[in-house]
Amino acid sequence: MAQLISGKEVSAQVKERVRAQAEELKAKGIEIGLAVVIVGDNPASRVYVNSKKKACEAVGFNSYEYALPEETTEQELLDLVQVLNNDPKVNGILVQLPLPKQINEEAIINAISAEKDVDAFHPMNVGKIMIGSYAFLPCTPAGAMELIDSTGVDVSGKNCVVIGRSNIVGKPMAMLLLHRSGTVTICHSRTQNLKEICRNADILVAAVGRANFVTADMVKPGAVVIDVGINRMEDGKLCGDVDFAAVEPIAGYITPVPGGVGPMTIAMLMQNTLTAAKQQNGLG
Ligand code: BQF
Repeated sequence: MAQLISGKEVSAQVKERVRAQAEELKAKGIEIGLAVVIVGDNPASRVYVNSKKKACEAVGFNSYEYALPEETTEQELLDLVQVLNNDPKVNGILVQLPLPKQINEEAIINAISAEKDVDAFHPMNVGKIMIGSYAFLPCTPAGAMELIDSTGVDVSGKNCVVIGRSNIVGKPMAMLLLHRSGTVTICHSRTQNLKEICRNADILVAAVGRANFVTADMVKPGAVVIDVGINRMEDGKLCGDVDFAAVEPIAGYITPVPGGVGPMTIAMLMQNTLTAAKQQNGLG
């Protein structure tokens, strides 16, 4: 029987810390602002953007939404990013991904000022993650790491297996675990002996994007299992990458979906926005 890791509880703690610090800054006359840009009307993106605006309100940040039509050109979005880069009320800029196909995501990410890049997707911040001297951690891996820390399990020397090699989750997650002196293996769709490698993991992070991909035979008894998957089923329910019912009796600790890594992603975005505001005000 695994112990459940509650992303709801840990994210509430993170947001409370951020809220208290934002209040202190406000007493010094410093307000914190996050610009949230959404292009088109992807329903999942709309849900995520609404959650981010709600979180801003809860921690006492100003949020500025820019909702652009589906047919927005790359130049129009680049122009908006430039305006936001130069707006002193905006401490953080979040462009909700994915973008419509006529817009090159890389061009947009590159245009965001690295100091306001609270998603940590800009090459400057990605490079800093490699070196280990970072201002912003990418929100999802940072949230997953907070959940690992909440178990009290020390990463140092442990076998850590990350399934998935995306730039947004898999690769930076592996780096964070490596910086904590984990012995890190990254698995992906071409990996041979996936089951055996996963079975060796003391800490297993699933970021595959396939519902119920991680089965009981892939999990070491007592392991910490972190499920980053957000798969929407036909009935509208959210489902993780881990077969929770089968894995829960074997794992030592496990995150649920929903209510695991997802809420942490939002909380870490708030933390990054606070960090950005502090640095832009010479406090960081
Ligand atoms: C929960 C995201 C894929 C592509 C782009 C809480 C979120 C999700 C789940 C959320 C995600 C996923 C976000 C839960 C933000 C995480 O209770 O389990 C919150 O809002 N997320 C995003 O902004 O862009 C994505 C996943």
